Amino acid sequence: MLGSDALSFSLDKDTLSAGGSTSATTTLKNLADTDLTNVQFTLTADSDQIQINSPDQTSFDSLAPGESQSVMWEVTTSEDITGGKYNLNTQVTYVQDGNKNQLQESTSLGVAAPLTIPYGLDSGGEDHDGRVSIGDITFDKLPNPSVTQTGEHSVSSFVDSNNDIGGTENDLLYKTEHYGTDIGYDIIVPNSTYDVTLHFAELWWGVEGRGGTDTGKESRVFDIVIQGETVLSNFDIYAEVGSLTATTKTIQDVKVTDEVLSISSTTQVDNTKVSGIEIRPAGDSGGGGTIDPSTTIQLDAFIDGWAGTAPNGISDQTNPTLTLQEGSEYTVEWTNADGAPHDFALQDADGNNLDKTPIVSEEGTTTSLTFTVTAEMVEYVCTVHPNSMVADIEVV
Ligand SMILES: [Cu+2]
Repeated sequence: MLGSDALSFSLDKDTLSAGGSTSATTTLKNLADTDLTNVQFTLTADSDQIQINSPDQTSFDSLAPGESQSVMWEVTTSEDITGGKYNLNTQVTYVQDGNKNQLQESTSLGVAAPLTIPYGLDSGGEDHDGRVSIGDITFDKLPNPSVTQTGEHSVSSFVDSNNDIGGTENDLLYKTEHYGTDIGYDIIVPNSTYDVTLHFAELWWGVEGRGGTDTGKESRVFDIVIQGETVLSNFDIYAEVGSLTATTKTIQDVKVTDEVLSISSTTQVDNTKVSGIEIRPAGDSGGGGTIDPSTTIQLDAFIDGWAGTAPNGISDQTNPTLTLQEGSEYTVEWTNADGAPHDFALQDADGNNLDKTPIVSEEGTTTSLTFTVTAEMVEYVCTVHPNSMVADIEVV
């Protein structure tokens, strides 16, 4: 039986765009001292969006000792293929001394094409083995041929169990980062309008044993530019939430017309840093995704159910699920929309009120409740109409 060194496989190009093609070559050398017979070459891909043809013959009656045989393949991606990495697997079967054997080799083909939305990138995630999921997104890690880094990126890892990240249950997303001067990303996405959420945590300044506890504010300041527009100006993570604490910024209604979502930065002090990037369809940033704590949640109270008003992700939904960050403070403003008596209560799994507003019966009155999210919060309810005015709280 032949060893794996008898088979080689190569691609002319290891990255393609949608509708692109490359040639691939499989070569078998008979390193044994007897003939190989009934030699058959195949090449397959793990996606039917990749077409494979061979203009060559792919079966051979025999291959004598010391002889080589190559087969060339044409590999073409479909026009509507999704960006990412795909596997190509080449296989050769043959008969030697009456026994059927096979050899195989795989390689990955990168496809720089629009990514499937929603999409999340764990910046620096290439430095840890875990996978972070928030809502319906499992965060990707680089390399991805559809994500091009601009500027000088470095990866910082901070996987230290003694340092929990506050304001999140997704510590792992925040324990690594991309940092550098004027870093950015060009991300290939379908032309559309998106909500882009950027995740940050200060891992250096103000941290004992790192940048030091006598440093913090104004130690790291940067601007973020998306599609050429400055969306965060003189952003100072430490000044906003301190160190080792997660914070997010959602930029709504980002338009992409040339299939490239471009994020860049201007560093004012030290380095720019990014922990993660979430890209969702516009209006979805509070629905499938976590609502930014700086966003006031607005609901209209009707006997039939709670009607979401803001943020966009819950607007026009009845009894919308609220996805909230544990440990963060949120404000809900609810308006009595029909003149029936209503209140707004946060309840645990046993139906106990964790916090609530008074009952208000006057139509048009707006009542607000500010609260800190805890893991026990599982639903919000009007205690007067608990069967129709009830919805889930998802704590992340
Ligand atoms: Cu009610």
